[in-house]
Parts: sequence; C-alpha cells; structure tokens
Amino acid sequence: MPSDSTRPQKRFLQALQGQKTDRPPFWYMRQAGRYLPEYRALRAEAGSFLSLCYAPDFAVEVTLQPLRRYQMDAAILFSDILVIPHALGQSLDFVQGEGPVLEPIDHEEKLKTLSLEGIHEHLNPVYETVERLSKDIPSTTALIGFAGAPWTVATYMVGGRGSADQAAARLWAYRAPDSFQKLIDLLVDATASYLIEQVNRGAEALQIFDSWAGNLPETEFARWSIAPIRAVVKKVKQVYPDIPIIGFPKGAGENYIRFFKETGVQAIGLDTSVPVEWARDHLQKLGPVQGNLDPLLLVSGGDEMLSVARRIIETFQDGPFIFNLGHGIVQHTPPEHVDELSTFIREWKR
Ligand code: 1CP
Repeated sequence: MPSDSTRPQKRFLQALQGQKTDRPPFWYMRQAGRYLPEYRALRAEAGSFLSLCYAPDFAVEVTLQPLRRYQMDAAILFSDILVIPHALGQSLDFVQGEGPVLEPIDHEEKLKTLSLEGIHEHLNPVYETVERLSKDIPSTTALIGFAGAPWTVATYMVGGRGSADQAAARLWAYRAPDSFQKLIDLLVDATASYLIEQVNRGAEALQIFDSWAGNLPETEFARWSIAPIRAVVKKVKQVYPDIPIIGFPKGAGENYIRFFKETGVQAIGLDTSVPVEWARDHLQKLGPVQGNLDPLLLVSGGDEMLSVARRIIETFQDGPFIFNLGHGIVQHTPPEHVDELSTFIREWKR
C-alpha cells in the first residue's frame, strides 16, 4: 500500500469524498456488456452469462474491456445482482433473449430452502475477480463493488423473473408483511457480508442498485427500500467506516430526498427522470450526485447527446459530481458514440 503522498489521485474517489474535481469523473452503468463485440466474443467462448461471472479469468477481462477503449475513472466488478439468490441456494439460469429465470420463492415455507451457510464458498470466484482487478486496473482508476438492494433482489426471487410491475413481491409484502420481512432480513445479512468481503478483497467504493424502488408507494418505500438499505449500510460501516457507498433508488422521484437522508449512503445515483436542477438544489447539498444521461441518447448520439451531457455537467459543476447514465447502457448502443461521449468528458475544462 503506497503512502498517502505517493498514492495516485483517483478523481472518482475525490468526488465521493465531497470534493470538486478538475473535470467530472465518469463511468457508465453496464459499461461491460453486449454492445461491445469483444464482450460478445468472450461470452460465446464462456458458453453462458453465469460462467462468465464465475470464471475470474473471463470476469476480469470483461471488466477491463471498456476501460481500454474509454479510460473510465472507475471499473465496476463484472457480476450480477442475482448471484446472491444463487449463493443462497435458489436455482438461477439466464435464458437467451429472456433474461433471468429462478424457481420462485413465493411463500414462507420456501424460505427454508435458502441458507447463508455456503454463500462465501459459492461467491469465492467473484471475490477472486475483485482481488485480481484491484491489482490489474490502472492506478488512477477506482474499483467499484456492488450488490442489488434487498427489495430489488427479492422481486426476482419471488417473481422468478423480471417483470414490469414486480406484482408477485408487492403482493406478498401486502398480504403477509411479517413473512416477507424474513426474506428481506436474510437478504440484508447476505448482502452486507457479500459487500464486506468485496472490500476485504480490494473494492474501493460500493454501489447498491435498487432498480425497482420506483414501484413502491411511500410507506412501502420506507419499509422495503430505505430500511433494508440502511441496515446493510450500517453493517458494512461497522467494519469499514470510510468505504463510500452509492445508493441508486431508480424511479424514486421525490422519495430520493428521504432515501439520501435516511439510508446513510455517501452519494446518490440519479435515474434519467430526475430533473437536474431539482437534484442540484435538493440532493447535491446532501452529498455527491451521480448521473444521469438517458442511455438512449447514447444510442442516438451526435450533438443532442453532447448538448444534454454539457447541461448535466454545467448544472452540477459547483459541487461534487460523477458523470454517469440514468440507467445501464443498452445492447444496440454504437461503441463510437460511447467513445465520443467519453472523449467529451475527458477533455472537459471548467
Ligand atoms: O446476455 C448477457 O450477456 C447478459 C446481460 C447481462 C449483463 C452484461 C446481465 C443479465 N447482467 C449483466 C451484468 C451486470 N448486471 C452488471 C455488471 C457490470 C457493469 O455494469 O458493467 C451489473 C452492475 C448488473 C446489475 C443488475 N443485474 C441489475 C441492477 C442494475 C439495473 O440494470 O437496473 C439488475 C436489475 C440485474 C438483473 C439482470 N441481469 C441480467 C438481466 C438481463 C437483468 C435484468 C432483467 C430485467 O430486466 O428484469
């Protein structure tokens, strides 16, 4: 570990500490993935998405691919939020053209099939990937570990697949909140110990994805999004008080304010729908913000993409800010557009 004076400055970590930076640090959600031909080649070689996630040689390489092209300020571990249910004992498959498919855990009785016991053994390849990345990434690039929020992971566990309204989990939570709470509590424990182990192995910041927070009404938002994330953050901070954690409660609207104040996260990821001036006035005064270019502007590209990016940067430039998209890169994104946007940000002068 180099001493403080020789340790390279990482813009991404400076912004997370609340500092203004010479230009905004940037990375993109889903920066590794199917829009890159070199990803598709490795995915074909590995045979399946899960074998990419569980093979450190592949997972390290896939994480590094976008950095070579675009020199982002942060690398995000290549894995998926659904390795947690898998590690707890639930069956999981990624079906081509369909997304994740799990054997649904849809009532209390089935909770007995899940266990915390073997999770670290199951997740060891992911930890090895983190450890190798922490040595292999460029010295100015930060390494982000991540997990899904308990609520979002639960929506897949209960529904057995992705859905637009997460009805299965919401109905269980309404009909039998005490038993649904047991599933959430299990996920809090698993998620916290998973994130702690990622930091043990070299992750320098963490992001918690609550991608389906936006379908929860106010009271349920407090109980199923805020409270479990607060519990995860507290457990992680008991071991690593200084590790920066970014919360991403996609679709939370005005609930973003409560979420930021009550979960204990250092920084907040903005989805595409959050108005930037509102976020500057209500969220950036609470801490660093990250976001929020529409991923579809990265598909359409050109002047419109750059002018919206400029407006986002100018709005947030007087406070701590990390440039990102408002959600993940989509599959049919032209890599040249990612190049153009990344060059634009790297050359930004305040
Ligand atoms: O076919 C393929 O190659 C798989 C496509 C793919 C990829 C590249 C999936 C399946 N997951 C991932 C990687 C992934 N997932 C990362 C890696 C790092 C990076 O960003 O570069 C991360 C952080 C995730 C997180 C994730 N997985 C989320 C939260 C963020 C979000 O997008 O909202 C969610 C909801 C998932 C579930 C998931 N995994 C994969 C799919 C197709 C889905 C979504 C299914 C649905 O729409 O409900």
